[in-house]
Amino acid sequence: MAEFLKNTGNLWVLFCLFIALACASKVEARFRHYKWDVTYQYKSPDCFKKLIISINGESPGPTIIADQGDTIVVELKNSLVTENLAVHWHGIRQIGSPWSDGTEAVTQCPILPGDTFIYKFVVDRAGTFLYHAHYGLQKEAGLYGFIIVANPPNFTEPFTYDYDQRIILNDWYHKSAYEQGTGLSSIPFGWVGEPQSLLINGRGKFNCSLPSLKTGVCNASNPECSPYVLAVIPGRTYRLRIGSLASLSSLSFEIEGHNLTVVEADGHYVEPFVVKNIYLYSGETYSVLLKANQDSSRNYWAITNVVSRKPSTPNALAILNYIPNDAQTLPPTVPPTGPLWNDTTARLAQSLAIKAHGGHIIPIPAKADRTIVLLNTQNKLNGYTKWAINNVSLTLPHTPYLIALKYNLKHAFDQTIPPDNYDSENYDIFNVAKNVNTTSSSGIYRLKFNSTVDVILQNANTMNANDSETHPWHLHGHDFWVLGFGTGKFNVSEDSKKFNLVNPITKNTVPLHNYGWTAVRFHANNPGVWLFHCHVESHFFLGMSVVFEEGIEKLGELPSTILGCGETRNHHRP
Ligand SMILES: *[C@@H]1O[C@H](CO)[C@@H](O)[C@H](O)[C@H]1NC(C)=O
Ligand SMILES: *[C@@H]1O[C@H](CO)[C@@H](O)[C@H](O)[C@H]1NC(C)=O
Ligand SMILES: *[C@@H]1O[C@H](CO)[C@@H](O)[C@H](O)[C@H]1NC(C)=O
Ligand SMILES: *[C@@H]1O[C@H](CO)[C@@H](O)[C@H](O)[C@H]1NC(C)=O
Ligand SMILES: *[C@@H]1O[C@H](CO)[C@@H](O)[C@H](O)[C@H]1NC(C)=O
Ligand SMILES: *[C@@H]1O[C@H](CO)[C@@H](O)[C@H](O)[C@H]1NC(C)=O
Ligand SMILES: *[C@@H]1O[C@H](CO)[C@@H](O)[C@H](O)[C@H]1NC(C)=O
Ligand SMILES: *[C@@H]1O[C@H](CO)[C@@H](O)[C@H](O)[C@H]1NC(C)=O
Ligand SMILES: *[C@@H]1O[C@H](CO)[C@@H](O)[C@H](O)[C@H]1NC(C)=O
Ligand SMILES: *[C@@H]1O[C@H](CO)[C@@H](O)[C@H](O)[C@H]1NC(C)=O
Ligand SMILES: [Cu+2]
Repeated sequence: MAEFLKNTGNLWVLFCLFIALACASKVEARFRHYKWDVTYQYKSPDCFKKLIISINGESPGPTIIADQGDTIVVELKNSLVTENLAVHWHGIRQIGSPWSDGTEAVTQCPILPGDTFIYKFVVDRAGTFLYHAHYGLQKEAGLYGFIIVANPPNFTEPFTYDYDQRIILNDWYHKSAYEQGTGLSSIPFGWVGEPQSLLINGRGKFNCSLPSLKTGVCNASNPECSPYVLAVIPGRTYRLRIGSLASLSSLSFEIEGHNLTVVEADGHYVEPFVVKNIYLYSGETYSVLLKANQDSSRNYWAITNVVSRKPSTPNALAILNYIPNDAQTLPPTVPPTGPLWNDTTARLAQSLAIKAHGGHIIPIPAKADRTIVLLNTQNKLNGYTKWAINNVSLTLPHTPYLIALKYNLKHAFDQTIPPDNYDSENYDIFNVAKNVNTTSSSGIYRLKFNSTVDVILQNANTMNANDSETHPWHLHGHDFWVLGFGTGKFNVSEDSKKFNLVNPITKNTVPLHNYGWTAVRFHANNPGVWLFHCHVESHFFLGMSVVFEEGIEKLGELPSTILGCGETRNHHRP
């Protein structure tokens, strides 16, 4: 044996060298397997103990870390004994795998208790993305996390840093998703109200001294709710990947005494600009650069606060800890309070400041083949409170659209196509509508495959006088170019002249500011059925969504694992 090895040794060396060269010259796309068990747990993220939904016992869930081009395989076991489940991979376009988008009623049947569903998709672009539950109001129950996709090794990013850190923001309710869902779908209407806490990396601080609290339910010294500590080495630069998965709140994030340089938005490079605070709307991600260049003899506060709605939720605090100071030592200062909640001008200005990085502009089609204007309104329907788009409040069908369209099940959803516009001449966006009643439908928009589509989101007054809310709109299956933002009613002839066709940022989530408009453009080139919806959990639940279909005929056989409900309840393809 030894003799054999000796004689063939040179050959082995050559062979190994050959393998090494082959590997070095070609970066192999890899499969990354995850086994997730989704369970209920008692946790105290803001010191208040409640039932939450966890992945392998954790909330926020584990971060998926991959390289561009990798295939992610998540074997998801639904161990919630009394609840369905679906998980959406937010910002991943699911090219060639529309059935893995994780949107219950759109791309799959719910995953039943005890069942295991396998999500399999390619992360085709580097960047900062998210995942979260997408069934009922489940997103707010604690199932959420990051997906971080790295560039190929030979790729140079347009900025440099020493360390990569993650900050996920959320708002937090003490009521269960069921109680909230029941309130929202009742007469009289039971609004979810303002969240009890904000969380930074799953940690917040509810006031455990409130006399109304039962004993044993809230413990301010529970280590689960000790503030998150971001430890930094003096002089180094940190890339903070920040994402928001708030259910309701628009947020601002800042670090006391430090500016932040914005460099990435929803996985696309931004022409860098410096801010004191960054606004995040639910579903958005940003990378900012933080230079640890201040007086290093002390710690600093990091805070997040509610904007756009009059806050009654305390700010969440975290600690920026300069090494080697003690990590637990609270900063000697009063925490900053964050920007004024009602400074709409500052928020609009920051939205307008986000442009594609000069070296990373994705060329935009010069014009659209179709323009869809979507009026956002709060409404009533038979006494129930709803949100509607062009006077249609979306009701999700029992048979998922993807299945119904592929197998031509015409009874599975309303075949009426919703309108491309609203009566903009006569609709007063600044006042409560004269008739607040809406219609409801499960009808969808059919887009010509490979066409270019503009969507103008138009905000309006709610059912309360002098009130218009911020709506973060998220598109599944695509990134869109952000053409512009404005105040008041969109004027086709005037405002389309102001579209940024030079260096628009591409994103998957964008805010619609109060009493304003937001214009986006996308290329309908990803065969599938895709939600476009307000990322406020309760607004989506109340119908604030549309559905786009494109190129369904290009899809092959659907995986049988997405069947099992509605007209496919026997798990057979029709
Ligand atoms: C990086 O490597 C990949 C695969 O070898 C190649 O396709 C790509 O063109 C390279 N990119 C750059 C910027 O060199
Ligand atoms: C917590 O509640 C107690 C009792 O109402 C009150 O005295 C205290 O000021 C509150 N603490 C904070 C930080 O709001
Ligand atoms: C609160 O939590 C701390 C830390 O875990 C523990 O030592 C203490 O006993 C708890 N207090 C109560 C009332 O449960
Ligand atoms: C942050 O930026 C502002 C405005 O550009 C500037 O005035 C301030 O000095 C900067 N602060 C730090 C700590 O760099
Ligand atoms: C913003 O709200 C504060 C109170 O929260 C109020 O004092 C102020 O007048 C408001 N500013 C504007 C511009 O409405
Ligand atoms: C709106 O709906 C309510 C309840 O369904 C009805 O009573 C009312 O007449 C409707 N209003 C208008 C203007 O149609
Ligand atoms: C919306 O639909 C309802 C019910 O058909 C109708 O009463 C109302 O006038 C419509 N509103 C608008 C703005 O078209
Ligand atoms: C899709 O559209 C692009 C331009 O928008 C065009 O270059 C391409 O040829 C089209 N592909 C198909 C299959 O029509
Ligand atoms: C709404 O704002 C207008 C001025 O813009 C004011 O005249 C009116 O009183 C306000 N109404 C309410 C209910 O606050
Ligand atoms: C749009 O702006 C033009 C030019 O200011 C004006 O003439 C037109 O009436 C406006 N259209 C609407 C619908 O407001
Ligand atoms: Cu909304």
